Amino acid sequence: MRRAYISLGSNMGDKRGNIALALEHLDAITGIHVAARSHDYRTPPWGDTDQDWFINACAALDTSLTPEALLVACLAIETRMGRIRTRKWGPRVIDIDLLDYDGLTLISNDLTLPHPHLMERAFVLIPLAEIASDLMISGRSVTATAHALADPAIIPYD
Ligand code: PH2
Ligand code: MG
Ligand code: MG
Repeated sequence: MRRAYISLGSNMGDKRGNIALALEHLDAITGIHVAARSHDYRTPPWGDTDQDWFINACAALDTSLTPEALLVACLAIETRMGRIRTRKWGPRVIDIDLLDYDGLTLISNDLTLPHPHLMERAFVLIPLAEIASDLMISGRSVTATAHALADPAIIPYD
């Protein structure tokens, strides 16, 4: 089994329901077990700010799938949940991003690991630090970087 970390985001429809459903779909796949999940966080839109606020969360997966197969599984769930890709960074029913796969460094056409922007985004780091406080990404602490990017506009739900 390998340990992978993912982030999830939704800013259309039943946002919290979409995150929960995506995690159910992932856990139902043979070779993927959702070992832990963060709280849901309400987050302001980042990058493309002309869109609704998001719910973001992170999860730890135990998996026997390869990184490529795990990515395919995540994309298939996005499609199954009705994701339609419009503009870059635009609104989405569900986004599932692979953040880290057992500390592996990988650059291919389809997948870069660890996620290249992970350490810049508070909406990823704050939920990730909750479930992976000791995780290091490229020699940097997720917890310390999450604290440095702390944002009062990012609010956890119970
Ligand atoms: N995802 C993006 C762009 N901007 N902003 C927030 N708050 N949360 C996201 O998940 C998000 C975003 C592209 O993946
Ligand atoms: Mg994505
Ligand atoms: Mg994303």
